[in-house]
Amino acid sequence: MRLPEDFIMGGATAAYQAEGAVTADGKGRVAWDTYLEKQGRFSPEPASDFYHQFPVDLKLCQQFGVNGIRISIAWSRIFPTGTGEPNQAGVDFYHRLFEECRMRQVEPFVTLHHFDTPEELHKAGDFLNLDTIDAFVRYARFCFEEYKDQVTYWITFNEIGPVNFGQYITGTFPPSIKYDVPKAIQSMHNMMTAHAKAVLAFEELHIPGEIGIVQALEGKYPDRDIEKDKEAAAMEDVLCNKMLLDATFNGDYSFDTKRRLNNILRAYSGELTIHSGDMQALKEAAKYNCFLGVNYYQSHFIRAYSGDSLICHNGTGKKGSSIFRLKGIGERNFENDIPKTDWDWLIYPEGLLDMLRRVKKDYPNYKKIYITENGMGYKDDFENGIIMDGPRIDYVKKHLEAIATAIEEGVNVKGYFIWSLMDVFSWSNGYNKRYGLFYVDFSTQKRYPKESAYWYKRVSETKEIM
Ligand code: BGP
Repeated sequence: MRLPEDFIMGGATAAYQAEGAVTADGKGRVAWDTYLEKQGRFSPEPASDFYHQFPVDLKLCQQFGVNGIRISIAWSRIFPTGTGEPNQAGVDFYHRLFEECRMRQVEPFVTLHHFDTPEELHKAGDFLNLDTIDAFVRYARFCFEEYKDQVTYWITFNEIGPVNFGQYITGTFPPSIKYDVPKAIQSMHNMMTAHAKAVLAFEELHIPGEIGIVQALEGKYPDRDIEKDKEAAAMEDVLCNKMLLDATFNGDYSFDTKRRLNNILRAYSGELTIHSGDMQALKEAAKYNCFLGVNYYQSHFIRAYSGDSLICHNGTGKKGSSIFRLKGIGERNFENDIPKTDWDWLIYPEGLLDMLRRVKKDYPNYKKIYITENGMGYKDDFENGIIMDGPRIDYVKKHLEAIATAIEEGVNVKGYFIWSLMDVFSWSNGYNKRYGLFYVDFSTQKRYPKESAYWYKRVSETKEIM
């Protein structure tokens, strides 16, 4: 199977997981700094030291056929407290980084928010506080103007679903609140509104280039062929996928989405507040999305469930330790015969194909798609610098095949960014869950190409999925 000649073969990173240097050059704090300090399990310092190593990483990109890179700007490097005056040293860092991308002919896809709201805004309620929406739009406007000559592809948010699940449902992200589904729904809506307002600012400023959003899409399938499981799967789908896709492409929530959201909210005696102007901004912005970024890792098989919520997060790679039961919604079945990673993520490339078909069918105004993250967390063995990561190659190959099939069927997919370019730390799992094409020895910061890097290079050069 082949990929189109102009298909981008990229690598993805995120500021907080890669840069390190969390106090360098006037960077402000983010909630994660405090959270990880308290947790004491692992530190965001030095991560992959991308703040200093980016010339090395971009050289590797060029050598290994990686011609696109997802980078996120750390909001708190630009505005240390989220608002106020810009911090010139932080601003200059990204100018240097984008210049290096240009020199190495690696196209940057730049995300404005990848899970790292500045701590002051986070403490004041993060995106549950409407002031954060305004602050985000001011920050976005600043970046558009400042970097418009160096950046073509802009992404407002990374994964509005998972960030709010982590913050308010699974409790694995600060502020570690568990099972508060209404808070998650409210914050998702507010972040979608912030996205819409940033898109409208991009239009108003006539920024050359393209703007889009990255959503994490996960297939939600009924575990058994019975009505109760079908409804449970549909409910989880609304919460994780449909609500966000409706808001992105229709600028509105469909009748079905509203009905199921209301059912979920009722189970928690909660409600969603829609502020004046929200729906107008969503509606207006829906026509200006230039692309959708799809992050796809896994799908779930859902059973009906009527008890209280209980979630056990497998954050150590102890296979079989995950539990996910959500009151008023359903329960994920982890005991089927679908292959899984050590962190219990179901390896199900069919789910990606189904999702791509669905976007084309249900949201025909989608324009184009980039797969902005996909990859396999794996405990790589470092054998004297030789890292044989066959299972990762197999994982990526199967997902690229699903993408090639979707393209054959007429879905407009223009590129793929493996998560991750080099090893970075994982938010709720630490440093032993590696994803990179390049192994990072975190004590020396030396990079070692894994077997997958050599394979990726061949695919990128030939466009043949071998
Ligand atoms: C996505 C995030 C990434 C990355 C990835 C892998 O949700 O956008 O930042 O972390 O998932 O997830 P994890 O690190 O939990 O294995």
